[in-house]
Amino acid sequence: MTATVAELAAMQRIRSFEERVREMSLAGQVIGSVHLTIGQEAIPVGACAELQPQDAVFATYRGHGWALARGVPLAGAFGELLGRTTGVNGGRGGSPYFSHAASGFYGENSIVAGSAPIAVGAALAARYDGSNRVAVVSFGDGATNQGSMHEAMNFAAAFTLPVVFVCENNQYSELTPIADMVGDPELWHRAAGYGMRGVRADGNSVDTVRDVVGEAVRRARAGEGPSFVELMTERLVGHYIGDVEQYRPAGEVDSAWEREPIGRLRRELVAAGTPDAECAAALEAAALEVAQAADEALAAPLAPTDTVKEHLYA
Ligand SMILES: Cc1ncc(C[n+]2csc(CCOP(=O)(O)OP(=O)(O)O)c2C)c(N)n1
Ligand SMILES: [Mg+2]
Repeated sequence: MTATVAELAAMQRIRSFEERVREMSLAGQVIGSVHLTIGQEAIPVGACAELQPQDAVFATYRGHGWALARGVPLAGAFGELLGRTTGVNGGRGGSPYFSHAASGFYGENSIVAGSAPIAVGAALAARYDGSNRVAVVSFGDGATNQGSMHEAMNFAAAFTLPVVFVCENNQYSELTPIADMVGDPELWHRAAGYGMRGVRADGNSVDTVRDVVGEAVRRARAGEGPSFVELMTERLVGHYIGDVEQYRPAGEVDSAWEREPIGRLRRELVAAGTPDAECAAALEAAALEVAQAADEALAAPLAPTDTVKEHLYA
């Protein structure tokens, strides 16, 4: 194992951010729907570990973790959710539409599978602009059944483009188990049909995610084309805030908490010789950093409504 206390802290920043966002949403401070990534933090942290500044990351509405892992400032992320002028998009995007090009984070997207063709476009552009950019796109298991996903994967394979398709398989598409929606629930098998490398791995191990996505990124950058990486994980909270989760079998969420990535990495680090006090201090520091960023965002002014038509094309 090569995972570090810094990776533990990076996951905790996302967890603490999401917990605070849930509180803000329940308190009515966030306009619009919010989809939390609690339980899936190892995926963005591991996947972003080996990226370079010129690389382009795309995510879904469940994308706060990707934004933070890519380096989007915490206070700017909170500000965006809260509709503040200090938000990374001036408070205009909100929870499902963060973007921050300066961090190489080209955006969330609330259209299921909507980011995939855009990521393929960023990879195609890399062929012409000499940037040596790799595009990484996150999407869910349910998104794999969208037509645009098929078109994006086919195009990327046909043109040997530098794209890494990261499927976060949390085993549910909204309220429906993926196994009820497909003939073959091993989604990575589909890669072969596109002539693309496919792999399935443990998405709750930051070590594993870093290795498998890192390998796909290296291959993409070396001109070996796209990969489809299916990462198995579990969502520890509802699909949306307020989801009562009656569709989940009794005990499923409780047992998933025993496998969640932060506690797991802490146990692994301690077993490998890191003092537990060092882990505890890193977790505490991450939570404090998040709390301070939230306070900073809450003190900023709301975006003025009379500027709502700015930045529109027509
Ligand atoms: C094109 C489109 N169809 C339907 C929806 C409604 N919708 C929002 S989230 C979601 C489920 C997607 O599941 P999955 O891809 O597994 O991602 P997860 O939410 O589990 O992260 C659906 C169907 C949408 N936003 N966009
Ligand atoms: Mg899903």
